[in-house]
Formats: sequence, structure tokens, C-alpha cells
Amino acid sequence: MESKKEFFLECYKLGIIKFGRFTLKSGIESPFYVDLRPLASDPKILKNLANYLLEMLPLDNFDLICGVPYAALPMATAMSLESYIPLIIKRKEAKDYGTKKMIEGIYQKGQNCLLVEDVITSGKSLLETIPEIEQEDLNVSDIVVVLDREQGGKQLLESKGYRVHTLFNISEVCTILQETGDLSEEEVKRIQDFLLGNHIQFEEKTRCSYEQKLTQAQHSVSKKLLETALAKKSNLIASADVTTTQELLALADKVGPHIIALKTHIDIISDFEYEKTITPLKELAAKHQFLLMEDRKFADIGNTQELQFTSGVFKITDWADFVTSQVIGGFESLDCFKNVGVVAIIGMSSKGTLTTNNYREEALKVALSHPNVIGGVSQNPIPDDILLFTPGVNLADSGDGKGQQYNTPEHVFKTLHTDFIIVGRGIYKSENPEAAAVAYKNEGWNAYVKSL
Ligand code: 5BU
Repeated sequence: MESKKEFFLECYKLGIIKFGRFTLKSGIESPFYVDLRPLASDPKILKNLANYLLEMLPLDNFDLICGVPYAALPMATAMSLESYIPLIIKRKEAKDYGTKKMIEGIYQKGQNCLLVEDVITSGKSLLETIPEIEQEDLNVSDIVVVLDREQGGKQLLESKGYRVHTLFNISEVCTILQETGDLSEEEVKRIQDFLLGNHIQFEEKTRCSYEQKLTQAQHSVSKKLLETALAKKSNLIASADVTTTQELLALADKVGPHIIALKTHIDIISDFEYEKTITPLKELAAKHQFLLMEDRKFADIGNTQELQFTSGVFKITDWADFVTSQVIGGFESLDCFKNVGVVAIIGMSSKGTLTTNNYREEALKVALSHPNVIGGVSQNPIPDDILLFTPGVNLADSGDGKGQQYNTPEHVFKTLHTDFIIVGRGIYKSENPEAAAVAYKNEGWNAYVKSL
């Protein structure tokens, strides 16, 4: 078997622990939420889990195994199959007909029963379950638990004389997830505070309005974007991922009045010619009052980025108002973008992206400190100092089958406090791109107003 840490990470991938803000049954707000039921849906994991649990136990002590319903039932079953210790089933409520039995299965008085539980919190629910088993003249001496939330349950049960064996506890889980970059130092601190019994404050963050951002904006491109947004009552950037000049210009003319910027991948235009492609595109941008955003995602050393930006056939420096760039080349790699705004890639929208928590934290430090940076692309909230651009927005789909993951405008404004949404196929693949642009513009604007 792999190490316990590797095993935990496999389990974690099934979504058994979520971090954020959750209201528990008791009404208390918790910074994490645990649900181990998905473990039963992966047979290999369930089997390994059973063996990890069995390994911790003095197996000769037990005549029977019993899981606390419902989450621990498949775990107890798997343990029984792996150890040949017979299983009994405890009902949640007694049958209201026939035998009125609380325990199902074959057992004899005086036998010793191992109790299996998925998560232990305060221990109170186990203290209710144990007497129901003891009532049948069965002995309970040991309880095995997959995850200890470390909120006093283990101590409570041990004080009553039970032995409690736990596979994982929340502190070690936090350490593992901090190492992998899935949890930040701040999140771990909040969890520790919560476990110490402190009432933790979740900040009620309100977003900055475009007007507020405009008064703080330093860069001329940020100002222009915010002014355009306010004038057009739009926060929509259309992504023109079409492959011919004709399609590009036709789309720009149709959606132009409704957008604040048109985003291009200029290197996918197969018949690109500066005069035939860029000159009319610039005219349309002036006519309809939108900015040009080239989604070049530079990702090299400063000198190469400078050449890619100023030379070649595309001469991006001559026409783009702002460009996207990775920050992987470090602070100085962004110095070359002198006459444009830079939108730094902080986090990507695609499944399995390597822009983990740690990466995003470091990328943000570069973005926030560089004067050329006007904003970031991210699927997470970022500080108000820069503008947040969010792609992966679609009203009809949740993904594209190629890794893209979509959210609705409402979701990104409410949860991320996004400033601008970027919509590609939702508009240019639509039968009527102009009508689609109007729909996204209205959805986006209403969602922004609602998020204020
Ligand atoms: P779509 O058709 O709405 O999925 O197009 C999204 C556009 O945004 C497309 O041009 C991508 O290259 C771009 N994009 C993205 O989807 N996700 C990201 O994280 C980044 C850019 Br960065």
C-alpha cells in the first residue's frame, strides 16, 4: 500500500473535505466541511481504507463489526470482507412491526463488537449509539474512526473508558494540504483558531463599485476600461476566437456596441495581414468605443517577450490596448509592456490547472507590485487594487469536453467580485452573436449591480 499521506491525497481528490464557510447542524459556522460518503464510490479506495483501519486494531479482540449508519456502513462492510470478522447492522430506528430489533444479523450475547464511525466531532452521537448496542448484551471496547475533527470527541469517549483509534485528524490533513499548496497559511490559521474553540470571524466583504475603482485607478487603460463600462453599462469582453479576418471583423462590428473590449488570439487568424486585419479592426474599435485585448499569454524571459510583443507579423505593440501575460518569468519580464496594460494570469479556468493556491499567491505578489499590471485573470477573488477578469463564463454549458469549466455571470460576480467577464463561444458560436452579446451584457450588468 502507498504511504498514508498519498492515500489521504487520493481520498481528498474525491471531494471529502471542503474549505470555505459552512453552517453546521448546530448552527455554528465552520471553516471546513467533511463528508466521507464519496469514499464508498471508489472500490479501490474503500478496500484500501478498510485495510488501513484494520491495521491499527487489535483484531483478536473482536467477534463482530458494526458501522454507525449511514456513512460508516460501507466501511464496516469492507472491513468485514477484508478481515472475515462478521458484520452486524444497527438500525437508525427500530422496526415498527415484527421483532422491533435494533440490531440485525447473527450475534450472541457477550460478544465484543468493534464500532466503525466515519467522522468524530464532539462524540455525542457515538455516546448515543453505544448504549443501543450494549442494550443487546454486546460489549463495545473499541471505536475506529476515519477522521477526527479534533473537537473533543476522542477525549470524551476515552474518558468513558472506550479506546478510540483514528486514521486521520484535521491537523495532519491541514499540514498535508498546506504542503501541496491546496491550503494557504491564513486558511490553516483560521482552522486552528476554530479548533481551539474560538469564534472565528468570516469577513463580510463588499465589493468596490466601478466608480470607486475609477477614483483609485492609476493606469490609463484601467481608467478607460472603467469609464467605458460605466458609459455602456457593460462589463462584457467578447473573446473573438475565430480564424479568418472576415469573421473577426464581422463579429467586432456586430458585438462592438455592447462590449467594453474585444479579446483576440491574433495568431489563430489564418489570413492575417496587418493592413487588412488590424487597420479595419482599429477603425471598428474607434467606431463602437471598445478596447482591444490581445490574449497572447506571454511566458518567457523579458527580452524574448519584448521581441514577441514588438516584432513579427503581428506587431502587437502597435494596436493592442492591453495584453495578457503569465508572470512565470518574474517581475522584470513585465517591464517590456510599456505602452499597454498587462493582465496577469493568476489562475486558469481549465480542469487540472497547475495554478494552485501557492502559485496564485506568488503570482499575485508580482502582479500587485508591477506598475504595468492593470489586472489579473483568475477564478478566485483577488485584491481590489487591480481589476479582475474572469473567463470560463457561459450561460448554457458547464464545460466544453476539452477541460474548460464554465460558471454563470451571476456566480462570478457574487462569489469572486469579478470586474469583467470574458465570453467566447457563448457569443461567437451563437446563431445570433449580437443578441447573445446583449444577453451576456445584461446578465453581467445585473449581476454586478446585485453584487454591490
Ligand atoms: P470560451 O469559448 O468562452 O470558453 O472562451 C474563453 C476564452 O478565454 C478563450 O479565448 C481562452 O483562451 C480564454 N481563457 C480561458 O478560457 N481561461 C483561462 O483561464 C484563460 C483564458 Br487565462
